[in-house]
Amino acid sequence: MMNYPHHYIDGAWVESEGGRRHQVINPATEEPCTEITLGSAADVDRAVAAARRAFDDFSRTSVDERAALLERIIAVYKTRMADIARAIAVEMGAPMGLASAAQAPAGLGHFMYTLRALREFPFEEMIGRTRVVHEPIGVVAMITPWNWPINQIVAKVAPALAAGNTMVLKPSEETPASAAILAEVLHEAGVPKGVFNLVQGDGPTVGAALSAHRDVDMVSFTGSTRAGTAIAAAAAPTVKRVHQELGGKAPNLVLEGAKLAEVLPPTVIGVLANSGQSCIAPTRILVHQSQVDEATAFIKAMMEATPVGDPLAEGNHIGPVVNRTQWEKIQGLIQSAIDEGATLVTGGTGLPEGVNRGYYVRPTLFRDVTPDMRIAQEEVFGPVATIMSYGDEEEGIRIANDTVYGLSATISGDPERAAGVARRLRAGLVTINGWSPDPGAPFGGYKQSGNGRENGRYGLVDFMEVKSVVGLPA
Ligand code: TXE
Repeated sequence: MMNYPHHYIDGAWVESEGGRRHQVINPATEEPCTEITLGSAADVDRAVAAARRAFDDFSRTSVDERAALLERIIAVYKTRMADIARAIAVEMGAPMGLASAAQAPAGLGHFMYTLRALREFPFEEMIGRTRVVHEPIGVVAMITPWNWPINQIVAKVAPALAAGNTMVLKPSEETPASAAILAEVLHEAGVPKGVFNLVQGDGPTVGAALSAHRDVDMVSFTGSTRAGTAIAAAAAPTVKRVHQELGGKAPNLVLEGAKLAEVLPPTVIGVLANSGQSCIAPTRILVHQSQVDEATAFIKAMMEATPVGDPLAEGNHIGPVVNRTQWEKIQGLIQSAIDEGATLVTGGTGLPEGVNRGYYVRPTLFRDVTPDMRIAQEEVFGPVATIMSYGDEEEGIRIANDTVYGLSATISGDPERAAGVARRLRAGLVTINGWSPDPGAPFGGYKQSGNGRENGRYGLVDFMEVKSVVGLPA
């Protein structure tokens, strides 16, 4: 049992004023794995006040001082990678292989790319007779989800620190332990007190209090579109900056004539990895009508060769999904596709064969899916793919763009042909023959997938204000 009964405020682990306890359930065993305290609005006030006090000094540190701080953080983070990976595997069910090769290193990557961006960033420039200066925004609230928990936290913490902001993090109540370990890392690396604060808790209490807080200058959120719009509405009266990384429904547009055996494996992995719980999972597979049978057989074989299994065991399996609510949501969407007339190729509702506990989902493939079906429009967040057919490239592009989301899109096939198609897809990330972003390049959504960008230089820019100073001596 992991036990984190405190918040981290003003450089110290402190008691919660709310005092409510919360147990996280291990999704593989359905037993409690972590106990935390759930914060209150009073805890948020304390954390925001600490961040506000720290801002004066921290906002005036030099780039060199903040670069040195990031270097120390990177060194300490490396010593805790294994602990972070294990916490993620236990709390949200990512297999240890994925947690230690991708989830935990993603946090390290954000610190490293941000450090590089910080060293290269032109904080001042002249435009005409005006000196344009980039400055930190102030107190940043961060509200983060459970699917790539440390990746999503560090994508905010690293640029916020690099820019000279102070911050209050509320991680998902499903994955609090990796966030607490990060707080230990930042403490050990010597982040000045009050600069980074952690308040554990739920969305409607702690998340909502941060969003509405008068003394918070920016809220940076990753999670569902539902929570993201609630946060933006709560933030509106104080006109704070709102940064949102929301859901997705990524298409995988397979170009006509593509060599399926070559192009499908790397992208179907994107459907199955992390049990489909990635906002960029390329689950809407659009195939030319002449290749639907071949693509179906190929993806079916890949899915049937993917077992589910214990996240802590070695091997090439996928883990459970994060919790019972998500398991039930996924079951409902699989059933909706069956009810609306899609053809179930493999998988389906219920637990995988031989499994009698844990929130495991059967890798599931549908064909004969049409764009109006719920399964083609709503984010499933499970190991579920749909095949839709198109007649010509125009139709393929139209279906690819036909959702409210615009986070990411995959194109499978000849890269030269893909280049023209990439320009026409309404998404913040287009990946050719793959599905994952480059950690130094901008990441964020078009349409209802969000506002703002994370990663590298673009991430840094989003955590800064811009000031024009006119009339300085030349
Ligand atoms: O996330 P929530 P849920 C999508 C995915 C998934 C669905 C539901 O489709 O199936 O969301 O996931 C906090 N004010 N994504 O419900 O609720 C909450 O405490 C302030 C996409 O588990 O969005 C947590 O810290 N905060 C996604 C965070 O929001 C609130 C990642 C995320 O939880 C709040 C996760 C409120 N009113 C889910 N309500 C992505 N973009 O990668 C909740 N929270």
